[in-house]
Amino acid sequence: MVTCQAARIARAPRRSVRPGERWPARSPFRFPPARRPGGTWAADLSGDGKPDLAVANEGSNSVSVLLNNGNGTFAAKVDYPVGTSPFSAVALDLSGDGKPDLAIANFGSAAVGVLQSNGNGTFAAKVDYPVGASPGSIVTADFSGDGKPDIAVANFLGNTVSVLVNNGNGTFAAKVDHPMGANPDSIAAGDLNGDGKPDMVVANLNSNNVSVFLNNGNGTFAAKVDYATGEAPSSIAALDMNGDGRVDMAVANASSNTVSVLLNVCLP
Ligand SMILES: [Ca+2]
Ligand SMILES: [Ca+2]
Ligand SMILES: [Ca+2]
Ligand SMILES: [Ca+2]
Repeated sequence: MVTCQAARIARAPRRSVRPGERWPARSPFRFPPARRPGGTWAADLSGDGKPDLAVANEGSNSVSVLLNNGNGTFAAKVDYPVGTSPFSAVALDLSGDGKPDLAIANFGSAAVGVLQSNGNGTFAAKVDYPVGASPGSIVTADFSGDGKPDIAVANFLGNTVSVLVNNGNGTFAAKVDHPMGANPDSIAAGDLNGDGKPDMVVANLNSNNVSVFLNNGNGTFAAKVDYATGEAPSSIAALDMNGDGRVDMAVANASSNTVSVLLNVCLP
């Protein structure tokens, strides 16, 4: 098996406490912001070649679809009911018909809602798939290797990641949970060990680290490996930042106001 390591190479200096200055009191438990990027997704939902919008409405338990008129203006929104407090929306073809479907992480109802495209920018009613407690961040990738996108969500209060494997038609098998650090707040996918299979990286807000999950190649994952970050890592991206062909990680740290960059030194 290929083993991987990561080296943290860049980080802004921590703010130091000056004489006579009080260190700001910090809550022992941090919640994610009420409104967050990731709740809006742009994709061609209607099939006319123009990008449309899907917006998760955290306050009204719906997703709004705004179809592009073709000139950058949008038709009136059409709302579709979803679960409670939808935080994140993803649009891509889950069913294999070439039309983007919607997957929504419902923070308040511990479910991922999937709305299959009717092919014309309208959507069928949601089908809910239970996941762990308080899914906030969602990512899609073909973890199982069958060519169909699967779903993973970071469960903020469940301290787990739930993986939903696509049955091949846009319906999903029951969740498989993986233990995480404290309050996983952001998840991303990328092939970290270069075997062609997407792996997962997760930012654990209240344990000040990120977890790397290597894909066994069939949608099951090896035990997580943790790497320290700054304080309160709340957003993570997986991409090759130094151009060596290996996927690296960048993490935004909400409390230390820093970004941690972890370069991939996976062998070989
Ligand atoms: Ca579809
Ligand atoms: Ca798959
Ligand atoms: Ca991999
Ligand atoms: Ca790299």
